[in-house]
Amino acid sequence: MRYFQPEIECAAPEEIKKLQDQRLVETVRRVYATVPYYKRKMDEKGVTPDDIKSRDDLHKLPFLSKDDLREAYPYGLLAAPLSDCVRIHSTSGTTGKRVVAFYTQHDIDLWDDCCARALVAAGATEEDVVHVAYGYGLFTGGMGLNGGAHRVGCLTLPMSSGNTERQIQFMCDLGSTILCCTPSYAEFLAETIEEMGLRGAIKLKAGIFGAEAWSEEMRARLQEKLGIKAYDIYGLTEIIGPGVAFECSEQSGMHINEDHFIPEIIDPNTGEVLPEGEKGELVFTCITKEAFPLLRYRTRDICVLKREKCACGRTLLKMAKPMGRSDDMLIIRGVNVFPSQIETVLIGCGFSGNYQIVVDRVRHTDTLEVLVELTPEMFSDTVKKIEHREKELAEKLKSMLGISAKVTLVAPKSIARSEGKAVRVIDKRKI
Ligand code: DLL
Repeated sequence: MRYFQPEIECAAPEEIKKLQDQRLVETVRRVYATVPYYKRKMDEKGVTPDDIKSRDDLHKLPFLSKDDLREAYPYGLLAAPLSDCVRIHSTSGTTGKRVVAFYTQHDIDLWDDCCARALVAAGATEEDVVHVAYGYGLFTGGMGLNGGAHRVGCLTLPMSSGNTERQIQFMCDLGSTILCCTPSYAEFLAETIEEMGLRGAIKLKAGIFGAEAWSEEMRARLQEKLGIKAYDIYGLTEIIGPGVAFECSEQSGMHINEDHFIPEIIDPNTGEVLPEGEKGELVFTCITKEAFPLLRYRTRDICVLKREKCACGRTLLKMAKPMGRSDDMLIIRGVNVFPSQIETVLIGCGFSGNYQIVVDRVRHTDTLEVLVELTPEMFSDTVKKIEHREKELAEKLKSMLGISAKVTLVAPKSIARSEGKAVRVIDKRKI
């Protein structure tokens, strides 16, 4: 348990606040003095470093968004000399310029620490074999969990994503005990393990799944199919990667590493800071990073923060599972639709989590089609029964979303599986 750090993880909230106040003041001073982009933004808002005396003054600072990162690409927000930087990571953004985040060795070390805390919270010790099936490369998942596993002293399998049969072979031969990958890839691995008849040959005890939204129903399925306890982990490239927040044995929200990142929840429309416990957009301020310490970065993730006494002993603030992004929201025939709402209905009706949402525009009208895989048991139903299921699902979706959707039930395994983040939405509209 070398990386359980009770002096931070279980500190009194006032102690954490003191640390945050001091680190925030230092960071603001440093970036104002060294990064012209921040200086300009702060000057425009009429704030000086002297106005920031504690966490309570955070709201005075301007927000940063992905647009700022694009505008400042590639070096405009760099707060350390390039010669001190040792690595970059980058987002897989589909439109516009990529976002590039820089790390000094100090930043990598603190990131490893954050991921080590997540692994330890999931029960990792030096006895464990950690199977990292997140992608390695520009994506932060692989390198992040890899660094954390090294720090704990686990035997680390840098599998990266893909080559599913080889993954399972290694899992069996080397006795992997902790699996780290996206929840959708974990489902695919679980299905394949079952097909290969190897359920009895795997020794997994825990899974650390993140990088995309997943439901409690999916957690229950993964735990059952893989015989594990499944933990959530959250993070984003711009802030550091995985390990911004992590789940403990209580599985009831993720503890935020508040000694490094200060969270806020804001109203996404007005930017107003909301009281703890209200749902809104998550914003982070980095207070320990050297190279890329973003201030008040708008994540677009919608969630709730809760400060409660956790039975695990940790006092770090918790964030609920982010179940949607403000920019994931689809507007279909004027109605706001979140993919997570559709997933809830599907799983509630006994379908697997394999689905795809296809949005198109035909003769100036938006169309919504939901392709849903039948489970192998449902596949052997009569045509009449399948038609009945289709109709029932369409009705439930209509009552949840307020608009009608065409439901198409498809054969098991006919929707392409992803080895990284699942592709749930195909928007063919040319707007
Ligand atoms: O996905 C970092 C990561 C890697 C996290 C491995 C966890 C595990 P990005 O590719 O920059 O970084 O994507 C960040 O993914 O803003 C959320 O919308 C989403 N996301 C990440 N973790 C979760 C999670 C990585 N546990 C974006 N639940 C974030 C829901 C998540 N969404």
